[in-house]
Amino acid sequence: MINGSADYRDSGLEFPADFLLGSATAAYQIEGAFQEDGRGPSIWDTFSHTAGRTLDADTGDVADDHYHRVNSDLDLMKRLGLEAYRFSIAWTRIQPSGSGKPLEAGLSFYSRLVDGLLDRGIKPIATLYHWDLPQELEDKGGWPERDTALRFAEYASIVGDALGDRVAVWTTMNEPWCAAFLGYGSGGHAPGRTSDLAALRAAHHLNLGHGLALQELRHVVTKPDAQYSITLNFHALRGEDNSSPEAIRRIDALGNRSFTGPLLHGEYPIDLLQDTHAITDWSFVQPGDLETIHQPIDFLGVNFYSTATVRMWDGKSDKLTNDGHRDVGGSAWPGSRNVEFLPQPGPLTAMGWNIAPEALEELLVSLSQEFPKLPLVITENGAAFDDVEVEGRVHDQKRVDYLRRHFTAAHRARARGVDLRGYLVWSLLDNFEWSYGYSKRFGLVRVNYETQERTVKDSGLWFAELIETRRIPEGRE
Ligand code: IFM
Repeated sequence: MINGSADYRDSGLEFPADFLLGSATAAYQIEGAFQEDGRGPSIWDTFSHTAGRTLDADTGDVADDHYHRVNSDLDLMKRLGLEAYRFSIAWTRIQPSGSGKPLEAGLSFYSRLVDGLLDRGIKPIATLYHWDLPQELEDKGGWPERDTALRFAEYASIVGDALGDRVAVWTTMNEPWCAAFLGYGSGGHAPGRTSDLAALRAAHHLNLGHGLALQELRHVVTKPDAQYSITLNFHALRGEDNSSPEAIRRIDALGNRSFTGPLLHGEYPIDLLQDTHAITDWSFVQPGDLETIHQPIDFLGVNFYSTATVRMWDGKSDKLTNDGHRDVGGSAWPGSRNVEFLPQPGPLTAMGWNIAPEALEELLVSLSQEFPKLPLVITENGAAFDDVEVEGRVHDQKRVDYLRRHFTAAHRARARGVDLRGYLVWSLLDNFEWSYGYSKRFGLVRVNYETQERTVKDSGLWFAELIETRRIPEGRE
């Protein structure tokens, strides 16, 4: 067993041939073509078109124009040697209003994408929901309403039926915490609502949607070795003083266990119900829901970026709210608004997120201790930096260092016995970073938003070398 000793080499470490290496994107962040081929409006179209919601009023109308450039983007993936590509499907390209007959053009776009991946030997990992709810469903109440989970299951069945002979991995939801608590609690994400109750109801109906969608997928998918999963973003928490254990417990309940509890243990944590009892009695959880949500999955998708340091607010000084997301007035922490988020020590990425690879190792080890039989895949990890392109090159040494240190952490976790099966870097391309618009660049590949030209950054070359050699390379000069 390898522990944290100083002689643990941090480069040249090898990953076995069956450890999946790839990259990820999401539909609204890259596709553009927002009104093409019958696509309906999603909550992110509405949100980004509303004044003041995104930096510089940026929208996903054009984004990386991936919808029109899918073939050359596929070639780019091949050039980097990706073994897997995780993409999301825009619900509104399939069902513009969120229910009813599917659009052939939408299904055909994703069918061509999947075929293009398979032709190039790249494993397709499809996410059904990466935050772009059809606006018409939001107008009927959105995720706080149970019916949205039923509509989501119908959509899952349509997509599973169309692509289920070829897609290798199905992920129901990406980061339901963000969809519920930023979308309906803090208001920093679409649809921009700020209601404690709506956020908690949304969390449950996203969990329910996952369970119902899984049932549908298992029914219609014909690829015999298809795998099923969900991706969560974990809050890796640190303490500061003797009030921190209570603050950590509260944020862990809302940020992590409100999903792992029902999904993997079949129940909501008692302390979560107690912390939120002044907001709701949780009677929207109906008999049978927890059985529906608690179904076997083949692996858990883990998204990791940074840590947060928390303590209870003393009620006297100004409250610190640096929880890693744009502060827009509402709270992402219903029932626990009296927790303070402290500024993180550097080094920081361009998002202001601290760089803490050791926390990734800790997280993976603790998840594998809590769920010993459940394989894990890092479905997102990466960093935004203020890249500069000079004469066709992007020397993004900071991103290379970030990735090298996080891959090392993943390697260490495996050496400590964690059943970690793969690692997908966020993101393949620079893209629309939600309320931050195009101001933050996460890509292995730079996108010039004027010309749509793609330039592989040094981090992309570094990652290509990792995939080819299966060893973590030194940084590049
Ligand atoms: O860009 C996002 C992605 O859509 C979801 N996970 C975090 C990324 C970086 O913020």
